[in-house]
Amino acid sequence: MTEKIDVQGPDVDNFELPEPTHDHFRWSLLNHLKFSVGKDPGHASRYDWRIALSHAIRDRVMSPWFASTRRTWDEDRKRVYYLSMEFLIGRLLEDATINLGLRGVAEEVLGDFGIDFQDIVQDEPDAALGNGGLGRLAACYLDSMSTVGCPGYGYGLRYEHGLFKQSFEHGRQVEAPEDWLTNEDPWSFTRPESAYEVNLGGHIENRDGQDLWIPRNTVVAAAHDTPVAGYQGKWVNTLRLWAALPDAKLFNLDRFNAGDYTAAAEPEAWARTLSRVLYPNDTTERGKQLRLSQEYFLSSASVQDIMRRFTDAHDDLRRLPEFVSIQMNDTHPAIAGPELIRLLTDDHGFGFSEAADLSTQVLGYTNHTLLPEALEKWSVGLMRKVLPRHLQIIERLDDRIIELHGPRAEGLRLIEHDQVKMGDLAFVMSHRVNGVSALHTDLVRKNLFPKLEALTPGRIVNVTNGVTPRRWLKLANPPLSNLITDNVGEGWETDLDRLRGLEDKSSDPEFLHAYGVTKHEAKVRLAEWLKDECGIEIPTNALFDVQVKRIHEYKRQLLNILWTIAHWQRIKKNPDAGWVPRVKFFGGKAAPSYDTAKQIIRLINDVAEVVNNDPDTKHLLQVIYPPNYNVTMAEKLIPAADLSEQISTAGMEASGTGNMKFALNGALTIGTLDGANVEIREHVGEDNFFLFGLTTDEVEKRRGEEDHARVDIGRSQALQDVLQAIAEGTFSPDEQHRYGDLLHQIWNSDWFLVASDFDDYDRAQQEVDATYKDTTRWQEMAVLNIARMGYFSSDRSVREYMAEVWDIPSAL
Ligand code: 26Q
Repeated sequence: MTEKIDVQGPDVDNFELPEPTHDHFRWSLLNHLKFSVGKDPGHASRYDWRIALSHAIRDRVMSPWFASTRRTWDEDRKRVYYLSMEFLIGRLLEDATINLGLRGVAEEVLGDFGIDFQDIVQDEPDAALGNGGLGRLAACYLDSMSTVGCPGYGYGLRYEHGLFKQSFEHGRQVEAPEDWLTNEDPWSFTRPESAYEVNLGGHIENRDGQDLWIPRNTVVAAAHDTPVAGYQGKWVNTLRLWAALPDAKLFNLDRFNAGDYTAAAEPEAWARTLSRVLYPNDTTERGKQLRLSQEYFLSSASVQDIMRRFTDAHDDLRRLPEFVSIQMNDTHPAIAGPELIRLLTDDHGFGFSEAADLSTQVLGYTNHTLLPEALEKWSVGLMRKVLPRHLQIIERLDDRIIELHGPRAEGLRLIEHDQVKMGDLAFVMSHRVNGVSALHTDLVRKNLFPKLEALTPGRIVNVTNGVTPRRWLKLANPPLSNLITDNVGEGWETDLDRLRGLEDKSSDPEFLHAYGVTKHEAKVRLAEWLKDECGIEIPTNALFDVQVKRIHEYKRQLLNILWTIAHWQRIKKNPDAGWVPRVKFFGGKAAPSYDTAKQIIRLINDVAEVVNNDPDTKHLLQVIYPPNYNVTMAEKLIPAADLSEQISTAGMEASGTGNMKFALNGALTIGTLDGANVEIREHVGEDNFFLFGLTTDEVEKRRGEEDHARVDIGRSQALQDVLQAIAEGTFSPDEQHRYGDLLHQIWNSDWFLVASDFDDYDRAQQEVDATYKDTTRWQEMAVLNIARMGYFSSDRSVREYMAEVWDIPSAL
């Protein structure tokens, strides 16, 4: 049924669309509205137009997509496979339109019908197939791989429900299921011919000295492909998402015929759970069987597909490393290593050692966290139950470490206390392991894998994260993008170092004024959007101070809101001291089971309620927390920001990527020496960055000091006043002790050193205010930030992976 049919005819490969002129694009749009959507223009809804437009744009991807795929085959090129449990891509229509250079014609043609292009693209739901930084990074890297011509595939899961929708009820986070797939996804192509069986459970039988896996369950992985066009459509890669389907055998016809319809369908429903929902944790949740099954489902389907593509063109699997590079986005797909060994040994007759060697040459592992508790571990019992053959392979790998390295490897075990350590597994199975910022990579070497680093020096490398300037500047901030193009010319979109050309302009009053106009436009756009979408009204003449990211103790939204209270108290005491009006924005979700993070959300909302309604201060201070922060909201908030809050406890944020998006849009950073902040500060210059807080070493030292929190609180009158106000119920008048637990934590443990850093943060915030009053100085600093952010393009990151990790040339 899904076999290829051989066709003849002179022109089958040359069926092309005419040029996308105004007339043709109009024809194409109406054609799709009528024949793909089934509507006539007089009755079409916004949704109908959006689907028609998506098809008209998508049509334009097909030729370069086929051409890229065909060239990769014809030239027998190496490919990179990026395995990730998350791809946080957001909306695709506007991005694709821009990358294909069709924004102008699309706007005009829609304009002819009296339709606003922005109104249509804003109808698209976000594809929220990720939690945060790691998922968004995967999406930026896909964009960059296509833009720089790195042949490759993203492999992920086609979750029916992405990250939950967040709302607030009386200030508390409430989660509801997300359903981006309720309506059709016009970007994906179902590929019935690319379906694989994935086995789970069962046991091992030894037949003639050969271990044989007799699985208990089988699910089918069905491929859905989305083309990912690089800038100007010169190269197009594929994002392949796997949906879990029941094996036809699972449907129990006997039961059905006996009238037990529910029971007959149960195994089917079970199979589908594998791609039902994204786990909403940004740190590890231990011991969830479904999560392990999901990780294996992704890994197995992808590795099978990779092997199939290789064997279609080659017969000697020993050449795999010449043509295949597999990148593991954190440990989540780390079971791909044992899976590759399993296929090479059990299905292709390789010896264990050779299979392990080959696999290691193919695999790379990116680490995104230092928190030891966040490194995945699976109990041996669960592993045996779900993946008995893989457990055997991991045990063999464990012994092999000693075989390879002898007594030097003493004490190095993949399995410890009946737990499989996935970080160590990913490490030993990879020829390169990388951290995501210079500081983080240093700490990965010193703190996370010191023994493995000593055994295999040089395996750990750094690749500092980056962000795509197409989405995070050109799409998100058209006024600033136009100003940049007017001043440095075209081409910065793919050669971000050209922003350097703005350095000279940072002292040109006319340019600074023009820059100020773009920032104000972005604020007005944000204000309109917030009013339409959330019913929130904000002033546009204030300093916009933004912290958006997952809610986590180490990211210290608590420090931010505590300072906000201190600021409010000071304004109240001395209303006429010439305060700079500020709007403090918060955005982000807490993992549903993370109680402390949820308390922090509630506190922010409670503070907002009091502060925003205080007649003495409301013209000078507003606290805004729009619910359901996602990629689309980021695209509105970031361009409007003056100040970017990057205030994690030093040594805890692996990199951060929001920090890059803000600086690229001219926001100044208030931040600690953590993650990529360190490098951002080096690039933009220390005079153009508001630094505060303990360093990584000082953090470690302070944590060891007795009663450090009490000592630090004792030193800070401002902080004492803040904590007292909370304790008195100022922000929870109906329940005085609502924040008792939170206060107790600050006083008695304060692992994240909110108290230690409070006064220095306060000092830096006052510097922010003083600097902001000098508009010219502020704008000069902002422009220097933009001019010096070229390094943080994800094109640079991807090129480093190509050279240092994947050993692959560009096809362009
Ligand atoms: C693990 C097991 C079970 C369920 C969920 C998870 C899980 C899911 C997502 C664990 C971690 C994550 C996400 C981690 C993450 O986003 N890390 C961030 O990665 C960014 C890109 O490198 C960095 O910039 C951030 O510093 C880092 O926090």
